[in-house]
Amino acid sequence: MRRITKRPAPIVPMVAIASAIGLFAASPAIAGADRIRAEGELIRYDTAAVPEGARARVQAVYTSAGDSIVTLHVWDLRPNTDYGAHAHVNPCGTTGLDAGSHFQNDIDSVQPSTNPAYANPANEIWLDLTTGGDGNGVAQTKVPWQFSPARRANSVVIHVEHTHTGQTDSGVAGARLACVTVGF
Ligand SMILES: [Cu+2]
Repeated sequence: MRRITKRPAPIVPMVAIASAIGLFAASPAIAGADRIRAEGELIRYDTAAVPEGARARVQAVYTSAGDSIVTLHVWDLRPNTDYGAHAHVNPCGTTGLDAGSHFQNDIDSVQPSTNPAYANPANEIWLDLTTGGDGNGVAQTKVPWQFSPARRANSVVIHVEHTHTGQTDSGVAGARLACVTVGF
């Protein structure tokens, strides 16, 4: 993956040169932003399943090739636990439902969408993870599309289980435990 970064990074000269060339050749799909980052304490909807103080960081890189690379870091969740996670269309609210449905690049006319033709990790942002013994975890996904200013995801929701991929329940990951608002 190639990143256009405004901050100096400890990269070897060849990569720096390639990056600089790419900077001039690139035509970003989203004007003015080739990456975003959001970090903070999770909004908790299940205070038993999500310890107080648990937090998350979401970073997205939008490449000149038209891909989106999204990374989720979590800290201080329950140790050695499976969680599902996805980008949802609305910002976090006072209940888990406020985040709305999963963001889909190609929108299923049937909602909530459980059809694997639409509810899949190439058409949605899936960030399932399993925490380590310290309650920390990381997930990354890459999809071959980008958000548009008119249609963006606005949150990442943490669910109680890993995301299903069956014929009738794709994209389902159980209860919404926590949320972080992200201006994708
Ligand atoms: Cu979700």
